[in-house]
Amino acid sequence: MKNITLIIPAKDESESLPTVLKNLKKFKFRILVVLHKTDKKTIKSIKRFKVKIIYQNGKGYGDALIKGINSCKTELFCIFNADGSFKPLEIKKMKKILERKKLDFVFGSRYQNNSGSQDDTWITFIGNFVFTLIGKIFFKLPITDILYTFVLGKTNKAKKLKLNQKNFSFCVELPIKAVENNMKICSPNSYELKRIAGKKKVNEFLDGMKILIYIVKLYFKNA
Ligand SMILES: Nc1nc2c(ncn2[C@@H]2O[C@H](COP(=O)(O)OP(=O)(O)O)[C@@H](O)[C@H]2O)c(=O)[nH]1
Ligand SMILES: [Mg+2]
Repeated sequence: MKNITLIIPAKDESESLPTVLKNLKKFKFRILVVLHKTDKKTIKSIKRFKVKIIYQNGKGYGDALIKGINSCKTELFCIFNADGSFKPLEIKKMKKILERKKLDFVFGSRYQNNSGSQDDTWITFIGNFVFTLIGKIFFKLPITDILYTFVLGKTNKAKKLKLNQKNFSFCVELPIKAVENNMKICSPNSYELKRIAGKKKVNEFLDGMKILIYIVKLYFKNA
């Protein structure tokens, strides 16, 4: 697992991130935590862990991930949440699929056989279903869960995509631009756990609207 860097975006995660990092210890991944300089509480909470902390310049989930990808030096990267909802063991399975099928990215999916979520609400379930369908119809995406963003992929390929979405539109930008650039992707099963503590950062309606506007722009090649 030495060729994988986990990119962990964190915002106000002092209650969850220490447990996440503790659970990751035995896997020996390289870890980059990306957060805002002003998030003193989260920074303090992970002082005892040997992880690299990088500060995002701007604001937003996508801004943190772009910074993380640009700072990543290993062949592979994995976007891994700070809230305890992703299972570290699944990364191994994702890596096997990526290598066996010679893919560029794999996008974990909560909506297939042997998968599921403890963290989904009806609103996020329906929103995700609609966006995944739009992805399939308008961009021919071969994935079944577009917003989850539990992604393992090749770092050099991600850098080539010149990703620029600073907010949660990043979730759709990555798979859409990957497919538009003829990169190979698929979605293996995943099971999402409940967040350990703290609050969800996504605002279903506001962020959903931003994602929708971005998808329309992308479709008409304005983004
Ligand atoms: N650095 C950074 N991390 C963020 C930001 N927004 C969300 N995150 C992190 O991104 C991950 C996913 O956010 P979360 O609220 O759990 O969304 P959900 O998984 O859709 O429920 C968590 O680790 C958050 O702490 C942000 O603006 N900056
Ligand atoms: Mg979450």
